Amino acid sequence: MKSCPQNPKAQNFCLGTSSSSLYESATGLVRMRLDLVDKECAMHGVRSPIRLVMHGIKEPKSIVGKLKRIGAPLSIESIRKNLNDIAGVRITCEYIRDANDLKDKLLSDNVISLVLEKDYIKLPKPNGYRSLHLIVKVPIPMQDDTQVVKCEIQIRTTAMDSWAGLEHNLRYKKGFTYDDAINRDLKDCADKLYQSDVQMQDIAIRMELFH
Ligand code: 0O2
Repeated sequence: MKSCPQNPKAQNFCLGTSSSSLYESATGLVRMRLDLVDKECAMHGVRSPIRLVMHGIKEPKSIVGKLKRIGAPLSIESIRKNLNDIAGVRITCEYIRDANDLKDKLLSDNVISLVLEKDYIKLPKPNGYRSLHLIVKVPIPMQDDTQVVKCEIQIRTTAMDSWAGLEHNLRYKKGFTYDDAINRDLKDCADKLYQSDVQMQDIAIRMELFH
């Protein structure tokens, strides 16, 4: 999740000022909503499900790669039509059950609406990737009308996020492809971290952290 860099190869697929402002507004609005969740929790004296928030606009190389992967044309029009995750917000939380709790809180005022949910925590990817993905619609009030922009929200624990960050960097390491043994070991690491998440959550339940 990074802003469009000054890369000549990427220029054709930079989104143009008005599109990228819209996507930036969408991530801004989601962040504002998250801020409110935090404040509401503080007001009620309860623990917030939010630990850290990151946001960004998908990198041009990632946009091109994804369009090619799904066989869609490389154009601005096609980006708008085919990609749901140009605007992205990633939230880390402390415990596994915080992910769904946060989802409910985010959607509770019906401003941000759910388009699609992929629960890779309940059903991890074969490589061990775990995260709750929500594609949401965010209304952006403009001078004359309201534009609706899609945004991808990824919610996961700190442990899941740490695995995903390392795995992402390894995957893009130049001149190396995963073999079966590496795939197995990566999944093993993800599963061990998940066991630890479950155990930590169990401790928190015994200590009556959740009400
Ligand atoms: P990048 O570089 O992060 O932008 P859809 O988005 O629904 O059309 P897709 O792409 O299959 O279809 O969605 P999916 O599987 O929900 O994944 C979307 C994003 O989740 C990815 O974006 C990654 O950020 C993250 N992700 C998914 N699987 C993995 C994984 O195995 N490892 C890691 N580290 N991250 C993963 P991009 O566009 O693939 O990449």
